[in-house]
Amino acid sequence: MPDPDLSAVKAALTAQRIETPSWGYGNSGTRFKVFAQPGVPRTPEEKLDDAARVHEHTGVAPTVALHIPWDRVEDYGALAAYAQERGLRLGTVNANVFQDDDYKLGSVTHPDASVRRKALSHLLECVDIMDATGSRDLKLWFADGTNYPGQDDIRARQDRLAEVLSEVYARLGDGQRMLLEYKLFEPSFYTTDVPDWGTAYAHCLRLGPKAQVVVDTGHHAPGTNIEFIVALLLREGKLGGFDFNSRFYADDDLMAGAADPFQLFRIMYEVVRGDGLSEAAGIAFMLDQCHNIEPKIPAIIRSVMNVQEATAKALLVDREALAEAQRSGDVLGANAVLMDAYDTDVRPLLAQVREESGRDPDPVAAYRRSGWAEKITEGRKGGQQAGWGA
Ligand code: PSV
Ligand code: MN
Ligand code: MN
Repeated sequence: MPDPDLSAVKAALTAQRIETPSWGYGNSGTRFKVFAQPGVPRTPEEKLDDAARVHEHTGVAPTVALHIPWDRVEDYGALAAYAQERGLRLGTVNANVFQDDDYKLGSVTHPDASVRRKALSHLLECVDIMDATGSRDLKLWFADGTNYPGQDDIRARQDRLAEVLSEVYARLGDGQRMLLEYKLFEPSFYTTDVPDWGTAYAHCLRLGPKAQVVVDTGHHAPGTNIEFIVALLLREGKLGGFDFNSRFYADDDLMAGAADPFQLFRIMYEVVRGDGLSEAAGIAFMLDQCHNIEPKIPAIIRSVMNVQEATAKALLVDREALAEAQRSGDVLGANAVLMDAYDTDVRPLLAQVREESGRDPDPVAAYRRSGWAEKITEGRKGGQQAGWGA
């Protein structure tokens, strides 16, 4: 493998930004049991305190995604100031129209207009919050769907969805965006109203340039070629962001890159190939994960590092050699170029990048040495559940 331009690779890795989710710091579990952990945040402010540790040790995680109402506070401007004092910014605002009894038959697609209005008013409130926090993105995931054939009219539900989305879209200010997330199934089992990238794309296309698709890596059927979806959305200018996590079976929300680091590399290669790392592309690289049994802060640090490693490998692909092999129909040669990059141990490179920006080369070890885990275990009693099942 020829020597790549390491200074460009290092510059891209230094500039990379990965957003962490407020709910990743709280207690969460399965529907069987939530195993509470000591030292878990009790307030949105304490979640920010923990996120500041992740940023301190990695240097690439300066923004934190909020989830409303889990992170409801009186004064969002004050919360933004609190974040700023800790070297952070408030990031994407995640709406929640799935935890209210009224939403049993859906939220924005509910057959009853009064329920749809209630959901709409929550989404509009989320845009008000974005105004106060200075957040760019509103992330929309809808649990809406049906469990039985005939339960509701599939097409009418699309009409209702389109209507609510267009009202929210009209409310977005300059520089604000709406990221529409899709998910194959769950909690609905027969139909889901936004089940795939095509549905999300069709709605976003009609809405306009401020509406973009978000790819949650855990929301696909096994075997789905996610990097193809990424390449296509990027090419169409409709990739708004990622929710990175890993899955083995369903929407497992495990650490990014834990189940299939090769898939994460293939995704990041398409991002690099489509110039998606550039600031102009505006792609939000977010984590969407929960930590049921593992300690949360080190797990989030690990996830950030896994995304960094996949990115480093993607940046190391010898694009010229690859293009040449592709042009000449050298199937094995082309595959070998990609695998050479994937098989490179990039940990020393990332350690160097961290050291050059004045950080410890090993973020997990630095966190362990920092004493933060002991401090929060001692100082915080009765930590908050992340939200699910609360
Ligand atoms: C539910 O599936 C979910 O995991 C979605 O991926 C959202 O992004 C997240 O919850 C937060 O609402
Ligand atoms: Mn998600
Ligand atoms: Mn999910």
